[in-house]
Order: sequence, then C-alpha cells, then structure tokens
Amino acid sequence: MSTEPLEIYLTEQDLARALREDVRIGLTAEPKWLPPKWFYDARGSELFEEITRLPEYYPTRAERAILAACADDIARLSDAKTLIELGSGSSEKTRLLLDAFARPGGLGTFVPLDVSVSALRQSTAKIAADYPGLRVRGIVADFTRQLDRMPAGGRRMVAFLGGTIGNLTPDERAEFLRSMRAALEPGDWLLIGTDLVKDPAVLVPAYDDAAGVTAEFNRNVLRVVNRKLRADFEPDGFDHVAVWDAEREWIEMRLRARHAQRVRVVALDLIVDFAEGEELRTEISAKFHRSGVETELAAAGFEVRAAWTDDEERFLVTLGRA
Ligand code: AVJ
Repeated sequence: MSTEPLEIYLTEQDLARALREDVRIGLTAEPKWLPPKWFYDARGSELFEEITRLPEYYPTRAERAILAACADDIARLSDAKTLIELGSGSSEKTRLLLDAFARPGGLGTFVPLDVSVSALRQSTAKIAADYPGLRVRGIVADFTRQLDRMPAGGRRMVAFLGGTIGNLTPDERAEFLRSMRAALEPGDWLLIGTDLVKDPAVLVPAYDDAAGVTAEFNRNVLRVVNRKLRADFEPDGFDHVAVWDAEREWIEMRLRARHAQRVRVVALDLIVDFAEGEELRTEISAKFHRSGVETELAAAGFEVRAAWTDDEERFLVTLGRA
C-alpha cells in the first residue's frame, strides 16, 4: 500500500538527554558501565550488521533458519493482522514472517518500532516497495519505556527477535515482559527470540571474533560518547573483553583500560579516571534455557503456545499468547 510518515515519539533531544543521564550514572558508578543501546549510531549499526555475517556469530543464522522453517506455523497459529517489530533495525529476518503472513485476509499492517529514524526510513521504504499490499507504519520510540505507543486494534503480534531481550538484566526483563503484557489485549501475541546456553567455547568467540569486528563494535560506544558529549576517550586505549559468567548465564562485554587514563566529558562537566586494567562494562547478553523462557513468559501472564529451535539447538523462538 504505502509508507506513511514516521510517527515520532522520541526526539533527538529526548535521546540526547537519555544519553547524558546514562553516561553520568554509568561512568560515576563502581564498577563503571554503559548501557548497550548506545552502540547503535550509523557506524555501530553497520558494525553490528557485519557481526551478523561473521563465522563465529551464530545467533542470526540460527534464528533465520528457525524462522524459515516455522514462519508458516507462526502465521497460521496466530492469524495476526498487525505485526509490530521491536528494535527492528534492518527488518531483514522479518521478511520471512511477512512472506508467511502474505495471503488473502492475512496481515494488513507492519509496524517497525525503533529508536533510529535513519534505520526506520530505510527499512520502511524497502518493505513498502517489496510488499505492495501492506500498510507500513514506522514508529520512532524506545521500547523499554514507550510500549504504550504501539498501535491498538486488529489481532496484534509483537516480534522481539535477535535475542535482544538478553541485553536486559533479569529484573529489567521481568518488568519489560509485565509491561508488554499490560500493553497487549487478550488474544494478542508475543514472538520472542532468545539465544540458548551452550558451550562457552562456542559462546565466547561469538563475542570475540578473530577479525576483531566485535572489538570495534564495542569501542564504538566510546566514539559515540566522544561525539555526542564532547568526551576525549581514546578508543585504542581500551582492550575488548568478552567473558562468560557461568553463574548468571550471560556474556559480558567490557572495555579494559590498557593504561591509567583520564577522560573528560565536556558536556557533562565530568572527569573520569581509569586505573590501568580497570574495566568498563558495556553489555550483557543473557543466554537462556527453554524452561526458563517459558517460566518467565508465564510469570508475566503469557500462555506459551509453541517454541521452535534450530537443529543444533543454538537458538529458540517462542510464541506466547496474551
Ligand atoms: C543485538 C543484543 C542481540 O547480544 O548478541 C552482538 C548484540 N553484541 N555482538 C547480542 C551484540 C556483541 C547482540 N544483540
């Protein structure tokens, strides 16, 4: 049908304020940390796309294989009329769903929701061109705080793919799933992609690849802070670190200061000192067991209707009904 103008519920100003707040809190904390959402400027999004093509980074391929095999089941079981995709980015894997839903009386509206205006401009234009019968409504919003901006009506399916829910801590996750359930009506659906716990010899290289792309992706957050908040991080003064926390079952990415250094963040009027070897946590990427995903969804008020893995059981896609 057509792309409509993007619906913008999050301005550059809102984002700038959120970044200032996060950086002030994270860089004055002990230990220091920064939230992963700030990786994704234009360069960070490109680096992430490059990560998804690395031989070591299996989640994207595993999830794509699952969707290729089960998208028809998902469409048939849910009979959804509106597909809302959170953190949609390039919406590349979502095409497998759109293809499966594309039949008479099927899906009418696709709603990619992302914080990035540029990513949405590109993806909405491409999807609208390739799916002429589909109404495409791009929404600029932060899914951690603005689920109330999801359009109402129709039978909705919210897709949260890629394993991005793993960026949340268990508490944040419970809160997110609860507010998702509250934002949905009975009969709506949640489709969620989660990476599974596996041998650390497979997990760790996925976050510490031989070509060093993930290391550059990790350092990119320093470049974002430099540009947006007039800081003077030296990205090359930090080593990329990826560790598997076996107890909490998550991968943690960090940046480790190669030598003692002082960083100025002019826009915050803040000076931050790093000791040699001091680590800044930049991301957690939680890994799951099927039973854990089902328990968490049930605790949030979803009824688990189906779940699919790839043949190596690396990744899981779960369909819950509100
Ligand atoms: C986009 C959050 C799913 O956690 O695997 C990839 C981000 N970080 N390599 C992930 C990421 C390092 C990715 N998610």
